[in-house]
Amino acid sequence: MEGHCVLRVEVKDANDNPPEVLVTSLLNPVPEDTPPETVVGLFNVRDRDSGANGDVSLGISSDVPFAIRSLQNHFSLVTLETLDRESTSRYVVELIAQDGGSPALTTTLTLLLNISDVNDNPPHFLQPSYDAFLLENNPPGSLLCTVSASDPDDGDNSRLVYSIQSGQVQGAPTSSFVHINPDNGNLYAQRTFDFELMQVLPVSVAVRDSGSPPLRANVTVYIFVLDQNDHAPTILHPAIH
Ligand SMILES: [Ca+2]
Ligand SMILES: [Ca+2]
Ligand SMILES: [Ca+2]
Ligand SMILES: [Ca+2]
Repeated sequence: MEGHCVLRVEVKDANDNPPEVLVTSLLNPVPEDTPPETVVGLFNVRDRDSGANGDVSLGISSDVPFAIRSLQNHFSLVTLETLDRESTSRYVVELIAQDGGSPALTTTLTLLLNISDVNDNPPHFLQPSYDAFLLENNPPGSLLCTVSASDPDDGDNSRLVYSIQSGQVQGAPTSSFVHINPDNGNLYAQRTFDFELMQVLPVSVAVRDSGSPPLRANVTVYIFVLDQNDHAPTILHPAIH
């Protein structure tokens, strides 16, 4: 006599597969002027287990200005707040995928996100104004003073160019009295000064960075001409009788 029996073997899933995180797209570097809630990355997750063992959630390290937004198995990385490259130029972002098994398995994906520069700082002069003192009868080309500005941006956004603002002094262009080295801010006399004609010459100096568009600042340099004893006294002789 033959008989049949049906043997039903139920293979119960064990949580033997950790979740996987797939990077679909990533904006890197992230410009520092990116508004909050901008999507900078897209991720998919998968887990070959079934049921809760294959249910994946994606979390993020808490000390970064980014957050994870989810839609089923699709996740996006968004900016949470305004970024500033001048304070933090790079973030280490950890994405932690965790399944629903017991115990749960996790996979960590580490992203190095760089923040790229935007020209969001104008240059600023290190002093509110500058004084230069020059003995009259100077040879042309004498160094008067050095003005200096700084700019916390990066690259061209902080590359500075100095210039003399156009203007007139005693009917002549300011540039005929002084000139400036555009790279280092050294200010030079263009001519010989005469105390009897001019005691103080205010010069407006500009600086701009090389960003697009450039940002600017101005400062006034006061050039004080110092008297030299270059006129012999005139002796008025008493009349001779
Ligand atoms: Ca799993
Ligand atoms: Ca900034
Ligand atoms: Ca700048
Ligand atoms: Ca900047």
